[in-house]
Amino acid sequence: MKAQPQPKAAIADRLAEARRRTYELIEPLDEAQLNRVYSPLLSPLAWDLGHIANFEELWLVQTVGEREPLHGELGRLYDAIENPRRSRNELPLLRDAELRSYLADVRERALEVLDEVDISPEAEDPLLRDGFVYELLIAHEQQHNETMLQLLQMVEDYELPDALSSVGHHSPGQAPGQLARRFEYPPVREMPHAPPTIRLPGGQYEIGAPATGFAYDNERSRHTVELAPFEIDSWPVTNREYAQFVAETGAEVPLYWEREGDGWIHTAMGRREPVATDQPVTHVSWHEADAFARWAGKRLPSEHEWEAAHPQLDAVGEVWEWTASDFLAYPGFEAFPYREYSEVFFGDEHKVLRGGSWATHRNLMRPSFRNWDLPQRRQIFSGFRCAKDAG
Ligand code: AVJ
Ligand code: FE
Repeated sequence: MKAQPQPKAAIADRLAEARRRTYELIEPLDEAQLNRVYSPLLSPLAWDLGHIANFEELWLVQTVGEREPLHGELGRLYDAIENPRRSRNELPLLRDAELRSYLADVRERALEVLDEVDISPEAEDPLLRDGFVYELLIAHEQQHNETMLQLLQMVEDYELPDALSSVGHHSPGQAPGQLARRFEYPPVREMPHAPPTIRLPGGQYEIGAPATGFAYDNERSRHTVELAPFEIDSWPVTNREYAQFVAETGAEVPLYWEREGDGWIHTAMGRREPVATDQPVTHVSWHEADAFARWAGKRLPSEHEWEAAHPQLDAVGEVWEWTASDFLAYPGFEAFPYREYSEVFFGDEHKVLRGGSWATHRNLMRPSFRNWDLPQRRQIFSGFRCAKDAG
């Protein structure tokens, strides 16, 4: 069955919702905080803001609307590939009122263009067909909201907006797409008394996004993989389990953990709170996740195993989950709409993460979604679960 085309008003609402979230996140901050580099691994927030607007201008105004850019060559400052994160504060970035009017002016023009274009399933241009480029823009802003939340962990006394701290629980086995909440902080689940592992039979499994509906290029083509029988933990590794691993092996502790007495405290946003023992461990690197799994007599699941088991996994959407897999192209991959989204990252340098974290907009959570990062990275909301071969 073909999905109903989305009315333009619904797209405009979702663009507005993403923008409200962006502003909500930076609302408590002053200009100095917006422009400061807190870590060489993360952009100043002002860069994310200008980049969000510039990406929107590039695709929704210049490309789709065939308009000239508002500020000439400005786009070069906000090109993620050209400008490494650590030096983004050295660029003559837009600030204050100028930055805010750029965001607003681009949005105004983007909505003007939206009014003019054909986004029906019959549209000739694949960028416009089924509103693809609008889904791309909504997802892009939501993904940058998560990057901003990574940085906000480093901001002393930062208070998360209400919508992020007052959200309900979800029940075990509920698919992430069904969750009502957008963000959750801190993750509030108690570990349920679920069977600790799920066994999946060997056989053929369908992997990747279906041919219709919005997905990134790296999720296609949908294809069949052959999996040997395996077991996968129903629950991600918890802080308690991880602390035991640290105690026995001297492994590196997660980012934002500090020793206090004989326990651990969590220091994100300048707070000092005991580490919540039953919640999934977060801010660990792939190397640590892999070492933990081997220490536990297990291994990380492949991304295929994770996707095959997805409907049965618990606590999906608390933390991004490292997998054993390198970020590689699926058979039949075609870069769309630009090579720098996925293709330039393919290879054995980046590892795939699956699922989503409390900071991930629920719109982005689907079984085929592939996130990726370097194996040493810990500033992302990364945890993991373990798997093993089953005879
Ligand atoms: C998919 C999270 C790795 O942040 O580099 C944002 C998402 N791509 N703008 C990234 C993205 C372009 C991407 N990750
Ligand atoms: Fe981006």
